[in-house]
Amino acid sequence: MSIDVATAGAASAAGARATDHEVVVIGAGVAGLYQIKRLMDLGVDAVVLEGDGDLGGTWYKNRYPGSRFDSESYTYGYSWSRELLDEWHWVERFSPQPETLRYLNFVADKFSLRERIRFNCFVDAMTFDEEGAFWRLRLRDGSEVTTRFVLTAVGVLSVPTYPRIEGMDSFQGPAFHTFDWPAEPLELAGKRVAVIGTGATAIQAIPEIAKQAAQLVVFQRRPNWAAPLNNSPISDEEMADIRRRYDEIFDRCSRTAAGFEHDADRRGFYNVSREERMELWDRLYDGPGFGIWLQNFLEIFLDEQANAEFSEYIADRIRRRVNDPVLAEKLIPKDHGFGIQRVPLETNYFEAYNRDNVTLVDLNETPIECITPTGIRTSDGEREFDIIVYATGFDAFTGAFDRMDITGVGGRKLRDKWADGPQTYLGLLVSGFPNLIMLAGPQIAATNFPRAIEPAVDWATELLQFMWQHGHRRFDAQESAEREWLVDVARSYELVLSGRAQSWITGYNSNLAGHEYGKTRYNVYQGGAPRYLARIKQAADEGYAGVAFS
Ligand code: NA7
Repeated sequence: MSIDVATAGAASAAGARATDHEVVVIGAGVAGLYQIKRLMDLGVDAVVLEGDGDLGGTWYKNRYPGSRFDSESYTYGYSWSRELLDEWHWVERFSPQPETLRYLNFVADKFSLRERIRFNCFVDAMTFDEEGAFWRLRLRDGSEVTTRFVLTAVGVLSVPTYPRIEGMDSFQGPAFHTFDWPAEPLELAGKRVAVIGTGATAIQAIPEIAKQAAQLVVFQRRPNWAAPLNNSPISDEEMADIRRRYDEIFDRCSRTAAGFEHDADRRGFYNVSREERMELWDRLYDGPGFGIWLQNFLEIFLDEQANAEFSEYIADRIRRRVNDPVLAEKLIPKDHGFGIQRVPLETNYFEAYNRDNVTLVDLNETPIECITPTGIRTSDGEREFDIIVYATGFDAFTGAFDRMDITGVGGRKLRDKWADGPQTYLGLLVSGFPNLIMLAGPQIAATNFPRAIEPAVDWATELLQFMWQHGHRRFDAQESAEREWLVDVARSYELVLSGRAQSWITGYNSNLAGHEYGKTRYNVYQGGAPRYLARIKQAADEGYAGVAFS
């Protein structure tokens, strides 16, 4: 279907000034690329504003060694073009960052998406013009763009956070967050490298840095549970088989809680013998990807005793892999169980600590005192480094919104509204911020990311079509609907052990004021992808229940 936006837009905008565009999409990552494709197909006057110099979002930025999917590649890729599915060959089961970036460029070229993307256009501020019912965007270069609708595709982990350590600015060598790993080749051979942080990112990067650097010192505050990725190449035959099964694969992803092929073992933890549990765990530990987490007994997510028994199983696996028993104990989390935080998947992470050139510094025993021009000083003395890598996480979900100055109805700032955590309607709309749809915003389902993004893009596109077809100028989520959704999201945290995780899922970030552990921010809907998808479909089917139009 092609929409005559000149007519539709004019009808909807009766009495209002014409805007530069009908739709502005912010961000040219996985969500933004699909969104612009859908709008181009409809013949809508739409443009993507991308703050970076090229497309790819997460996969443009995260260039650190070892950066790759923890989703099976063929479950992460776009599902909406048969031709694309037939043409693209995923080379590895868990695609490395360079290949993923090639994929996104391939998609952009194949569908001529670049024509509609303006690069180096960071949106600093946006204000809703109530009289005209449109958004006025101010870009970093001072220019202004007006648009009827704004669709944000700004990423969920796209604002890196650095620790606050005295002397950070004084360090004379390269020092950067993993998110800002330099695009130009960085020589690690012969270098003394420090990595601060041991989250999923560090766990991917450490084994790769260890292979290249002369010395690697890892500064760990809290260890993370991690399990083998078990990556492998995808042969031509296997890829042909995957292509044949794509419908089945995506259908399965839409029916599992986390949007993967993996689904929980429902025999019941306590209904099977310990031997049967061990048999499952041995199999999953040697299997690919999140199987170890998501194909496990459901009770692992819900029941502390079951979780503790399984955590001890993983602890034993770690002990078997680390030569020094004292070091092994330091790498085993003692303050939370396996899978309570999103599980980092690794390739030879634990073995990296068996190398002569790798040292672990336990920050609980010897905290960092300061960063000096030549290294890092802990309570145990100073170590010299050539490079410091901060693998210290992100201002998750809301950070990318907070750094834009977003002003809605009545002059209200989004960052004020969200000061204690996000409030949304279905993770898609925000009451008081009309004509704005979040494609990858807070409170969408916690899932294999594209499996929630694609339905969000489809939902957004259909809402816009509804606007045009009905000649509406403005939509806004109702406050009551938003409050009800927040109750649902909060309830989803109560049901699972991860609802109390000390991680970005609950908004914890030790480097950000207001993000202390215990001040839960309901960043994602944890009730499972199928329930989420049914809920957003139901709202649309009911003529956008919870949304006011004018
Ligand atoms: P994470 O998972 O938030 O991990 C950040 C790590 O950095 C974690 O180990 C933190 O320790 C550590 N950290 C943060 N600040 C400090 C300071 N000030 N001092 C020492 N250590 C610190 O981010 P990632 O990038 O690893 O992973 C994010 C997601 O990316 C991941 O889940 C995947 O979905 C992909 P802490 O636990 O706070 O003690």
